[in-house]
Amino acid sequence: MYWQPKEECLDRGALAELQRKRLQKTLTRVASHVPFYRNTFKKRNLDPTQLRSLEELQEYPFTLKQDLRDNYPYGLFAVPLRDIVRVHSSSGTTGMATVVGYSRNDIQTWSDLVARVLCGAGLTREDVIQIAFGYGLFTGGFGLHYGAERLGASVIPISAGNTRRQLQIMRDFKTTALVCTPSYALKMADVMMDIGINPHGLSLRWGLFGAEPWSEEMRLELNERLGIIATDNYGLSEIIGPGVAGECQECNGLHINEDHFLVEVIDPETLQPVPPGEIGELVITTLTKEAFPVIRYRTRDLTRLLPGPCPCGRTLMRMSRMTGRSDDMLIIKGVNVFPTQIESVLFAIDGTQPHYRLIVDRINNEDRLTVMVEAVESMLFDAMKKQRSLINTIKKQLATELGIGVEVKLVEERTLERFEGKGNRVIDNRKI
Ligand code: DLL
Repeated sequence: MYWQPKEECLDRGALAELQRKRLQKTLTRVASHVPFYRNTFKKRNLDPTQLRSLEELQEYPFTLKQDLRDNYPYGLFAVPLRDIVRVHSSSGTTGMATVVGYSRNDIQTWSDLVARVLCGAGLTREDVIQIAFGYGLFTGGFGLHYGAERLGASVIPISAGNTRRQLQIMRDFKTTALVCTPSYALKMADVMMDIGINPHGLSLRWGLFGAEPWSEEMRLELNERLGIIATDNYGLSEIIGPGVAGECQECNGLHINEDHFLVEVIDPETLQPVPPGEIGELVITTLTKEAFPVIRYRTRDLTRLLPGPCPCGRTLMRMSRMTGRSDDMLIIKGVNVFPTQIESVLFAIDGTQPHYRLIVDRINNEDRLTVMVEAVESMLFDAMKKQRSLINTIKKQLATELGIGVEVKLVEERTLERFEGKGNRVIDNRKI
């Protein structure tokens, strides 16, 4: 089952030629429309009109998340604002947010790419798809929604949260496919048990999970407990959102939509390509995006390419599930969190010391972040009321900055371990 059979099963020689043409067009467009790219290309004497092969892309500079932040909000858009029909943003408030824009054609492309992912996982227009990703600036809800509508399925745009209601709707509306983060799906399985819903008595058959790392063990558990076939799908807002890659029913790696995204896998230290099939950092260049093309974006996600044909018949290259990140970003309840965000909030609050530890747990299949922070000595001698008020201030400010609730614990001065070299302030106890 293919959504766009011609593209998904294209001969690899023809695919390479298509990629080269699209790459040249994209590089030429950004050189003339986006000052950031024009300047960086000029500095290196790069003339995209002369690009002859895909390999020449390696001479072009990488784009970093910081470049997106430096050009906040619209500096990297390649079309005027009047041609933008949608704006999304990755998590984080002003200082950390990255903003991405879509033209009308981009939304069409996005919908088709997500429809490919859904179709590859086994879904058809007969399915009833419950989308339990957040709808909003996050690309998960709207991205999957448009793809599912494009497929012609019946969409239940329930968004994230309110688990009991999710389950009631799942049962009453006869949901056949659940779309959310794998950890939320596990939580749903727990709540089903608590309230006595037998998952095997529901219409549920498929689970399409993504937006955070998960393991093969977790897949097996989800399959068994929910009576579904769970597949993995990957994407990131900077590139398009979901729809970059997804697993077919072989459940053996994610097919990359290579006719729209050119991928490289590099060593994050040397920045050179790793030998084929080895783990490295995924770097993506968009080939068809109009509003927000990105050249050699360092995703920081670690994976490896899985060369060789897939029994499903797609010729699109597969990559392994993500095995980690080359930076310190955490994904908590599906939200991207950088320790530096927490640090800057703590540093701005009187009564705390600049020493903290972040502890991440998964309790009843729900992520919990606890921030331990040293309080100044006088604060600990103060009345409980003052301590409570400090904790509340920290909690409130962190919730505003991160968009998720956290636990806060005050500890005595000089009780947290000090580091001599690189500090590791994060203790991630989750087993995923
Ligand atoms: O998470 C887009 C998305 C939504 C993908 C829904 C799939 C489903 P961001 O919020 O920008 O976008 O976060 C992107 O999440 O760089 C990875 O680190 C991580 N990530 C996304 N999908 C997966 C996955 C969306 N399947 C960041 N496995 C990425 C592991 C994933 N990590």
